[in-house]
Amino acid sequence: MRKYEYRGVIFDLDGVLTDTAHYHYLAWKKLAESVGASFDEAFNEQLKGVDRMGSLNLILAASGKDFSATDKLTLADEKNLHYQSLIAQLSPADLLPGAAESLQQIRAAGLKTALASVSKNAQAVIERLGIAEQFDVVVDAAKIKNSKPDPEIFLTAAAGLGLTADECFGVEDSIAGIRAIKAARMFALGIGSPAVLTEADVVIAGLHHFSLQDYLK
Ligand code: B16
Ligand code: MG
Repeated sequence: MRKYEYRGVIFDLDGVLTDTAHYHYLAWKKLAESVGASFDEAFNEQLKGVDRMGSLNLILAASGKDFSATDKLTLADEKNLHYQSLIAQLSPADLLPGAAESLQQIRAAGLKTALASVSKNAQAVIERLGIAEQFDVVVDAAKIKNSKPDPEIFLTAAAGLGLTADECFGVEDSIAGIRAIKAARMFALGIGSPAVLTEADVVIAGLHHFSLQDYLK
């Protein structure tokens, strides 16, 4: 399918390995309603993969009201506390179908694995899911300056693995994340709907459809 043999796979977290994307949605929806901004699944697609303050700014812009910098920090904290309460009970049972098997398949084949999540909660989430040891490198909000769709997070992950962009492919469920992977000049495997992830190279419904052989030929 492509001319490179891959040596590393870089995974997004929310919506790919676990359904925390749904918890982000619930927490943002509650916040949006509290400030009088309309919020639905379509609007939420724009927030996926976007960092906390970036997401908040999009919601507040939709409310048509002005908020001070202090108000914004308070609102971001409120959303995060709500989100953290929703993920408090995460366990390995919350891995999406095929997630654990995909990681095992990739590592058994001798490829390296990295996590690329702009979430400040990413480390806590992978620990609760019991997969923290499955990554050679974890790149989260603390290690990057620019949120997806900037390629920085995927390029930082590849560099952390000691690989070039050509040697890696990225796995993402968000429009911003697919754009980040393509901006990093990597092959982009989308998780979700081809109608939404139009810029991905290939889209599968979930990791239960993942087979490494499809990407190594
Ligand atoms: P936090 P990902 C992203 O994680 C989510 O997709 C996005 O919806 C969320 O706003 C962002 O993390 C920040 O999360 O508020 O926990 O720092 O998709 O890059 O794994
Ligand atoms: Mg995601």
